[in-house]
This record gives sequence, C-alpha cells and structure tokens, in this order.
Amino acid sequence: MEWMANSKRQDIRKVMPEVRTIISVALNYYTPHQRPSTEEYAKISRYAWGRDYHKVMHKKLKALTTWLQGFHEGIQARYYADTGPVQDKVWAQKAGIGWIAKNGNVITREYGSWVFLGEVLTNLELESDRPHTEHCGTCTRCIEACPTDAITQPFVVDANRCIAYHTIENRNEKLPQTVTSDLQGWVAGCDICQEVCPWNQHFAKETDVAEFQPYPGNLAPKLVELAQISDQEWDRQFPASALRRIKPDMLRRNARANLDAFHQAKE
Ligand code: B12
Ligand code: SF4
Ligand code: SF4
Repeated sequence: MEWMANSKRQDIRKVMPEVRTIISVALNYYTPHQRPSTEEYAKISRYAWGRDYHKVMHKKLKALTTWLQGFHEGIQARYYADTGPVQDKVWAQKAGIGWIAKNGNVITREYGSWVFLGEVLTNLELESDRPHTEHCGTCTRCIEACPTDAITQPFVVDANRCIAYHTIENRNEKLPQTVTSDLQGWVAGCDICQEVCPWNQHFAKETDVAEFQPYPGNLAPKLVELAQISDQEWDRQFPASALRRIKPDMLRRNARANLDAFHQAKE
C-alpha cells in the first residue's frame, strides 16, 4: 500500500487547491443476512456481498456533484469514495458523521459502522457541522475479539496483522503464518471487530439500497469450491463486485489457507 505515503493524503489542498468545503457522506450497506456457522463455508465480508460500492457511491456522488454545479457556473466540485488520496474516516469525523472508533472504523449513531464513506470537495463556502465526539467509552470488545491481535492499541489497526489486509491486499503467493492459523474461515476481508461492536448490535438497520442485497453465492460459498475456482468461474461468479480486487489466485490461496488451518487443528 505504498500509495498511502502520497503527500496529498495529508493536505487536501494538494488534491484541489480551490477547495473551501468538504461534504462528507455515509451510505448504509447493512442487510440482516447471517452466514452459516459451520467450518465448510468461506466467510466474505459484508462490504463485498452486493454490487461494488465504488460503483454505487460514485453514481450517487456524481448526481450530487452535478446538482451542486447546476447552481452557478463558477461552482467546482469533485467526488471521492475510497478512490483518491483523501482520508475518508478523518473527514467523516470532522463533519460530524461519526467517530473513528477503537476498531479503526467510523461508527455512526444511526447505523453503526456498516456505512461506506465518501466526499464532495467544492470551492463553495458552506457552514460546517461540528466534529463528532467519540463514544467507545471503556468498551474493548473489538480488541479482545480480534483473532490476530491486529488492534495493537485502541484506535490503531496494524494492517500487517489484519486478516482484512492479508485477504484483500496481500499479493504474495503465501500468507504469513501469524495470520493463517487464525483466519477462521475468512477469505475476503474480515468483519469480526464490527460484529462484536455493541453499536452495530443495537443500531444496524437494513439498507434501502437494493444493489447492496447479497449476490447469490456470496453468503455461503464452500471453502473447497473456492480453493479450486477457475479464472472463468471467478469472472462469472463475481460480476460488478468489490471482490474483483481479490484476484482468482488470491481467492484460491485464501481458501486453501483456511482448509490447511482446519486440517492442522484437527491433527
Ligand atoms: C487502507 C485501507 C484499509 C487497509 C488498512 C487499514 C488501516 N488500518 O489503515 C485494510 C486493507 C486493512 C482495510 C481494512 C478494512 N477496511 Co479499509 N480502507 C483503507 C483506506 C483506503 C485508507 C485508510 C487509511 O487512511 N489508513 C491510513 C492509516 C494510518 O489510518 P487508520 O489506521 O485508518 O487510522 C488512523 C487515522 O484515522 C489517524 N487519525 C485518527 N484521527 C485522526 C484525525 C486527524 C485529523 C488525522 C490527520 C488523523 C487521524 O490515526 C489512526 C490510527 O493511526 C480507506 C478509504 C480512504 N481513502 O480513506 C478504507 C476504509 C477505511 N475501509 C473501509 C472498510 C469497510 C474496511 C473493512 C471493514 C473491510 C472488511 N470488512 O474487511 C476493514 C476494516 C479493518 C479495520 N479494523 O480497520 C471503509 C470504512 C468505513 C467506515 N465505516 O469506517 C473505508 C473508509 C472505505 C470507504 N470509503 O468506505 N482498509
Ligand atoms: S478486521 Fe479482523 S483482523 Fe482486522 S482488526 Fe478487525 S477483527 Fe482484527
Ligand atoms: S467494540 Fe467497543 S471499543 Fe470496539 S469499536 Fe465498538 S464500541 Fe468501540
């Protein structure tokens, strides 16, 4: 993830020198489906169950940008959602959407943390909301639940230990042993630190975005099938999906690592 060092991430004016306002948005993606609990099934994170969120967010943000620009020809506006050198979580907290929580995600009071984040940068000067205050309190559930101890201290997620990083971003042929023994069925991201969060347990609501309803096959794929999925089958099974970032060889590797870990645990 070398792109993280991009200096634009630290200074929003390097992204758009004329910027006067950042409009921060969150889009709920929760659906009430649950995964089967037996070992034979692979676990795919909720963010990747339905249509690729980049496509959904970009369409909505484009509409907002066009609407804004329609007010005056001098209005400039540009949108981002997990795509540019913009720190989505930092701006969401500053704009009062939610707080950066101990598990590293932004939690909203209304929907918990099952929200995607995005922004419109504009040269329009708008009145700002107040930054959100933090409401994790003394809770440490996510830190205790993380199987790889990736939350090394409250609010700090060490990507090198995180199952989400290794299953989505790590392109090596093999995953490190520090992670493989604790994968617990995850092949695409990891939702453990969000699932245990009381805010999600109490405030998650079903999304009204139909495109986020899970594709058939994403809720309960079998590990043995993913471990040998062909490139063609991968292409057919994951259309317009955020899962396409996880190339077929990575998905096979992730599924195999889980199967190996289960076999070793039984020996
Ligand atoms: C890189 C990345 C990852 C990496 C690394 C995560 C990481 N720790 O950085 C990996 C692949 C591991 C990952 C995993 C996930 N990600 Co991700 N990821 C990103 C991305 C592209 C950049 C995040 C970033 O800036 N990291 C840099 C490090 C240094 O920051 P950080 O650890 O997140 O937090 C630090 C800062 O917030 C800083 N900080 C805190 N307060 C303040 C205030 C100020 C003013 C400043 C300057 C800094 C600051 O200190 C923190 C601790 O060092 C963002 C999209 C974006 N463009 O912002 C999505 C994003 C954060 N991811 C997202 C999601 C959904 C996930 C997963 C839940 C997916 C999944 N189910 O597997 C997991 C969650 C893992 C976890 N517990 O955090 C969503 C989160 C939505 C939300 N509600 O918060 C985002 C916002 C994408 C989006 N647009 O919706 N992700
Ligand atoms: S996503 Fe999974 S591995 Fe990463 S910090 Fe959360 S619980 Fe730990
Ligand atoms: S589980 Fe507790 S500490 Fe972790 S993010 Fe949720 S409220 Fe914060």
